[in-house]
Amino acid sequence: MTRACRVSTSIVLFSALVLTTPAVTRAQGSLNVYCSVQAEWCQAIANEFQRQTGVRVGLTLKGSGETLAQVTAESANPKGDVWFGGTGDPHLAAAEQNLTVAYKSPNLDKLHDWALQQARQSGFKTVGIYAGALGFGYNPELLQKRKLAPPACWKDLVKPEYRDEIQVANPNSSGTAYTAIATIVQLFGEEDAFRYLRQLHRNVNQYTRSGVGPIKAVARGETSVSISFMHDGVTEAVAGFPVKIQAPCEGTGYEVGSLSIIKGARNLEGARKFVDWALTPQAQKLGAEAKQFQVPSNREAQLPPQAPKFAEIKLISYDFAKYGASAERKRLLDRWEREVNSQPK
Ligand code: S7P
Repeated sequence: MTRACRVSTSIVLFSALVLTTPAVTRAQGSLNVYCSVQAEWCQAIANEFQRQTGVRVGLTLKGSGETLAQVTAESANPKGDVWFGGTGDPHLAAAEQNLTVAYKSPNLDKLHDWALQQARQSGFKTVGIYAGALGFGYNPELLQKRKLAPPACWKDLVKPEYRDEIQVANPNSSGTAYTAIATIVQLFGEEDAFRYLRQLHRNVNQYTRSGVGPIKAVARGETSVSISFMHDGVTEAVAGFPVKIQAPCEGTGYEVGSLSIIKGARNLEGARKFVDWALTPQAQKLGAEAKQFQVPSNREAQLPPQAPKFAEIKLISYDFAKYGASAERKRLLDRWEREVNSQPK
């Protein structure tokens, strides 16, 4: 299902929920949630929060970069109340630009340190709700047909035999792809990283709008390899598609998927209630129930057994303060546009 399709599906579901919700619960008001995880999880949180509180939830589904652009564009007349999920960097950029507001949930002390660190770093304008490591997804059947070995390292992806075999998202719209660029810069140093990205460009058959697009293309056999969050590869494998995941041998970056209250929220009280609820183990288990396998931020939430194990992945010490800063984000995106995306293959 395309994202546009999912949005219209969710609008239909939203209308159905509104129409079937009894008048007494309808009195609790409504909440507009901008949601940057996969549609199944967005719908699950909307349904459950509405069921428990009577607050009607309207969903807008968009990736992280696109949501940041929307919140920025609407800043004079905000339409969203909360922004649920998506990579942490754009949430930090939103906090720095005063597009989101501080809130100290009473549930903060239940969180892993990496999630709290995200809150402290932003002056409590955002908070971590999950974490996920970046890696590769590949289709072993397709690779075998093409007589290609599965990639094990970042350096493998620029080999000539992978010409047109790789998909990654466009970092302007996708937080996943921005995490990939920031990771490669931190691993190799900026000059070598851009040399690498130019080489990779020759092997990329498409820069998709959304971060999960490439792994879904791997699952459908449309591309052999993707740069993706590893948990998104697990989702496809669990659904029965021929997908395997790989943590890059040189090391890799990760995201702290985040949650923020939008400045000017029309339902500030409902937004705070939503944040408190989203940080509980009960709310966080909805992710795994929707077949999403990130690491939940509440220490008491169960780690889905299928989730990629952080202890087994060589993680870099991702500099969220630096790569979440608006100026750095813009500078890297402009450089990528100029030196990579606009170049012929
Ligand atoms: O829900 C899966 C996931 O990978 O999608 C989020 C992502 O930022 C949204 O997609 P974009 O790359 O298009 O922004 C991740 O936060 C999340 O883990």
